[in-house]
Amino acid sequence: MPTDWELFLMPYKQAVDELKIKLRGMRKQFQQENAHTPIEFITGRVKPVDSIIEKMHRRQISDDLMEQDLQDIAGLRIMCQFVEDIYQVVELLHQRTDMEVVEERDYITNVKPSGYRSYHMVIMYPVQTVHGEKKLLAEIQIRTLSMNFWATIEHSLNYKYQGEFPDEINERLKRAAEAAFMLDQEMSAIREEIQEAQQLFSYGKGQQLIDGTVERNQIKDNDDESASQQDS
Ligand code: 0O2
Repeated sequence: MPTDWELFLMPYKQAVDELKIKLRGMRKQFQQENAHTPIEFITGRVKPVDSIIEKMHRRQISDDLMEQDLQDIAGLRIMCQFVEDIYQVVELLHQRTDMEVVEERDYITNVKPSGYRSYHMVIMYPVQTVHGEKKLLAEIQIRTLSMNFWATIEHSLNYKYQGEFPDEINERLKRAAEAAFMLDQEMSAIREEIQEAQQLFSYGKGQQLIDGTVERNQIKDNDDESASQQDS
């Protein structure tokens, strides 16, 4: 195991920071083009050292295989409004030349027994260090807002119960996961209607404020700020 964790994790932190900027750049580009953005907001983190050690013990990963087998030391999360947006983001990431998709797990089609849904992509990402290029793995989880709501709640309950949920909570969580997915399906069914309304709303908002002497670009910056308040 690394003796200096901070030093070891530096390129992972760099990867998370760079990827957050790049993914937010995609979001901005859609907004600038007045198109529906498949990306609602993005978060990212480097896995805490205690979680790295716990996962290595649980999965019996040896020190020399840590960087290869622990695919989520660098982790990004992309939240989307609609299930269809998830697959659009997946396509967009495949097309990029600054990362290579090395693994994919579709937990939307193949729901986990817990009820967990998300699309996971593992990418190989090159970071430039003073010692040259280092290619490392990063995990990108792509999910809808309602999938994220469920996963966040379940994750905190998991922390409390250490994975040993009482039967009643287990059942309720599974029902809640289905209800969350039903919400996604209902929203998808009226997706075009919603997107049209959102475009009218943002265009109207821009026009109104331009008339009131506020620059359109300034409005966009403010929008980004409020969205980024949710980011970590
Ligand atoms: P964190 O950072 O606290 O979220 P494993 O970890 O062995 O189950 P594996 O093969 O490493 O699985 O990868 P997998 O299953 O593709 O992704 C693991 C990550 O997905 C988890 O990270 C969670 O973020 C998320 N995840 C997977 N299953 C569930 C679930 O049932 N509920 C919730 N809330 N999240 C899930 P970690 O390691 O738990 O760490």
